[in-house]
Amino acid sequence: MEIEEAAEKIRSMEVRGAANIAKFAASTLKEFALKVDSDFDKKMRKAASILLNTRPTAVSLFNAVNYVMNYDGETVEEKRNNLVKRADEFIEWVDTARNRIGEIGAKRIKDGSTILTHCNSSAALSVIKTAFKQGKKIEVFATESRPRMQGYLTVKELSKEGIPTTLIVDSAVRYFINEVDCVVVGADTITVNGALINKIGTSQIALAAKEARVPFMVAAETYKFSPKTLFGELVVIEERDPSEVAPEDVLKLPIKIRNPAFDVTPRDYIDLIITEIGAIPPEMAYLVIKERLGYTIFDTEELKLSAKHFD
Ligand code: RUB
Repeated sequence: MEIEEAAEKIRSMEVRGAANIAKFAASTLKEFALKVDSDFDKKMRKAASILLNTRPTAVSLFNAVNYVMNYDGETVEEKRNNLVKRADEFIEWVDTARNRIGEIGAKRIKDGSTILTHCNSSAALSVIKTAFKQGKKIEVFATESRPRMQGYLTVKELSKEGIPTTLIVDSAVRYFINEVDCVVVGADTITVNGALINKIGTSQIALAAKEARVPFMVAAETYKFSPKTLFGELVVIEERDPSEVAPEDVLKLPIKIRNPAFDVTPRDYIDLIITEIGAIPPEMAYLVIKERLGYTIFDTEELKLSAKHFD
């Protein structure tokens, strides 16, 4: 696949969800590297920058590209081999982390409980499916997740597993929250101060959950933590086309239509982040970025370098 074609698949959301996007970017870079014969570094950097400029919010894309592009070697062959090895490592990280999150998270799901989830998160669904496979009698409320209706994907996935599922509109969350025992959602990005960036509407759910004293848990692989926020960068929230929100006749009106795809849930609303290295409080985000992703506050130069690397 050409790089532009791959980028378009991410932009158009044919490939979507933070984990899928990251895995797809790693395998696209690998596939591209296998075809490059000359000017290896230059062509790889160009490809990396095209992929990075597709969707701005999920840091998993940045972490995937950064991981794969950290290859070394003297000759083109050495560089290619090292890049391919790193891409394979990243892809394996995605798969093993998701399973591990399922095992760790399932321990927090009590038998007989009702779980609310939002959007379509492979990590959150791994927790729910694992709990169900362990024989726990659970039920799920899934929001439709306007405007792109990722909730339809979720209910299809859950009913395929035989998990009792109820689809609700996004605005019905508070109406049902007292029937819910815990909320489990995924993450596009976790900032250094433990805030969660996830599908638009997540923060309203967190607010309703806090008021009703319903535990709010996030399932997030460590590559969803953002080293960029350690260096002071704010997470860019993607705003998508108004045509996703309203029909033709409404689009023609002299009004504004805003369509942010994600929102920010402050860490005070989060009880637990389930990662592949353990169930942690949001306050531990800095440690994850330092220990797991290898960035410290002294690495500013390195990060600048890697940012420049893809310009
Ligand atoms: C998807 C979304 C998901 C996270 C986590 O948004 O917000 O909750 O990406 O998903 P979009 P996962 O559909 O706009 O990409 O756990 O699969 O990485």
